Amino acid sequence: MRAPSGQPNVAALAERLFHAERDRRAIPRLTAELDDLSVDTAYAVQRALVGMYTRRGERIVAVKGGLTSRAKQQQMGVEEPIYGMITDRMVLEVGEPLRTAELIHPRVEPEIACFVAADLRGPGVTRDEALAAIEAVAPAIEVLDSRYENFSFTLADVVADNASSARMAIGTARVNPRTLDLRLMGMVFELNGEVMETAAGAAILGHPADAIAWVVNKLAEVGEYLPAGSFVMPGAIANAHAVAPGDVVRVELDRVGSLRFSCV
Ligand code: OOG
Ligand code: MG
Repeated sequence: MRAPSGQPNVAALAERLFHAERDRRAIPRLTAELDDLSVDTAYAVQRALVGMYTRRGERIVAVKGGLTSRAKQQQMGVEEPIYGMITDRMVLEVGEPLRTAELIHPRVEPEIACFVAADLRGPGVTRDEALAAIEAVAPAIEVLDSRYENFSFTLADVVADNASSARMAIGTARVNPRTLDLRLMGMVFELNGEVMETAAGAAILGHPADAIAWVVNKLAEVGEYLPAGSFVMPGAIANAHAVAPGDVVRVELDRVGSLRFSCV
């Protein structure tokens, strides 16, 4: 979909993704038609899409990094990190089940929610500066739902699709990251009581705080930042797994705590 100028029509592409989500129907990836869709234009589509969410009353509560671990990059065939926005609509209440019928082809993945105590603004934010701005970490599980057929996309496609963001759950534990070594933090991810994935914090760009710094420095390119009171997810620490009604998902972070929810 192009404007008369020949440039991609950002608003129309955002609407396509918005409707795919609303109608729970996967669409062909945007680059099937627009093979020259740039990553910058894709972020403009993402902003337009998130703008449609906020205009209907949603509030941005978090920024997430994505494809920050080798595991995820290899699983999705995209070798570069991305970011996306989480709104209040996407966050499950404590104990709330995941209603899979609301989604197209949901997948779950283990995450670390990091609560931001002081505005974190790039460019040039370092690992230590990112860490200093985080007041607490919590176990989290992200639910992805690509709006594209077969959960298949290029870098530009997934950026436009708000990094496949759909739902997320956050555990009640809150632990000061300065009492932990986030790089060595162990993680166990279970589906129906079976261990599906194990990893350590170093899986995410070498250190979760490096991934947060990446997100903040990338946001600075468009004049945005992580405000105090928000939270950030550095990206899945291991592969994502498809879920169906009846499944129970659980993540456990060493010295932090655990979180589980069931799928209906
Ligand atoms: C893209 C989103 C990736 C992560 O943590 O790596 C992501 C996808 O895999 O569909 O959220
Ligand atoms: Mg994720």
